[in-house]
Amino acid sequence: MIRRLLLCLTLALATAACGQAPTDPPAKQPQTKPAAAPAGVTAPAADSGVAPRINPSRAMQYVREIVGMGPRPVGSAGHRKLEAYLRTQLKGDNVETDGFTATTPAGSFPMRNYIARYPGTKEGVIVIATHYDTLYARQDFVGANDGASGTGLLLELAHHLRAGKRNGPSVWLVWLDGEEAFQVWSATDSLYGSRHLAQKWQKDGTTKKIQAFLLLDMIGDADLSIERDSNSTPALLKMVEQAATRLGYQSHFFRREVPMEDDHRPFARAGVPVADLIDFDYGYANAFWHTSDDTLDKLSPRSLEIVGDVVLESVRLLSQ
Ligand code: 1BN
Ligand code: ZN
Repeated sequence: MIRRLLLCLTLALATAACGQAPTDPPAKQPQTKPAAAPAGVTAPAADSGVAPRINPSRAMQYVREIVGMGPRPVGSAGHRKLEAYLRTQLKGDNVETDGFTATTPAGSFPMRNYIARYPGTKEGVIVIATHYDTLYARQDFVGANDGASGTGLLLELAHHLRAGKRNGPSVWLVWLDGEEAFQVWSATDSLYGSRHLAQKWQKDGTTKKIQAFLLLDMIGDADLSIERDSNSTPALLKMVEQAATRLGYQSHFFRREVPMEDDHRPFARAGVPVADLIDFDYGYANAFWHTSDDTLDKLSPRSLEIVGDVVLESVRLLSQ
């Protein structure tokens, strides 16, 4: 698997070095979800060599609507509202609801991961994941950055992935449940959704097909600075850095190295190449993290655009 990833990266880097980063602004798109193309009708989208771009205002609108649902801890009305919203936004797509019961220090809870699958022409899978729950037992926490930013950006990415069968591996978007601790973060009180899914995918052989697992968490901070996570796969971080550099966004990436505990860890332990794209410097000395200050006014559509475009460019590089 690592050999396949390295070969892919070598090819991708060689191609990337020959191209020019595009300078055109993203095209404005309607706020409504376009109708899904009928199966088997669209030809694979040719790779023009031009990096695809997301729609930052639409991405921000998703985040705004999610924050408007209020706190979204597991078991809450806000959490149920967001689940219904995800199902509505992904209607017509191939979505699996991965339900399970989690044992937590606060009791047993039903949880659900959502997996939307977009087929490609090649073997293998690229997973782009985020978590959609917010801190448990905090009614003053709306998680604009920690929860809503990744959830909204993945909904925006879905627009690009459903546009037609891509040349390259399949892309799966995953909204993970139960990332947050119920009491104090520990190996057993955290990452409920990702631990469940990594175990399931290891058992059924899916982990062997995953070329890359890209995790997006806290990516909406207006003052965007994505960490170099020392628990991520170095070759995958290198590829993300290459994508960011091609787009001229490298100043927002990898200035500081930190070991991150997050939803990528169970997949890394299962042998999957992973990259955690997280800005863990949210406000001065991360002061807004897990507080009532994690609100929409701290975010910027530009940050969603930077991360979204880097992810799409990374998918393009991984597809070559
Ligand atoms: C990220 C956002 N995390 C929780 N919300 C993961 C994490 C937990 C990061 C503990 C650092 C410490
Ligand atoms: Zn959190």
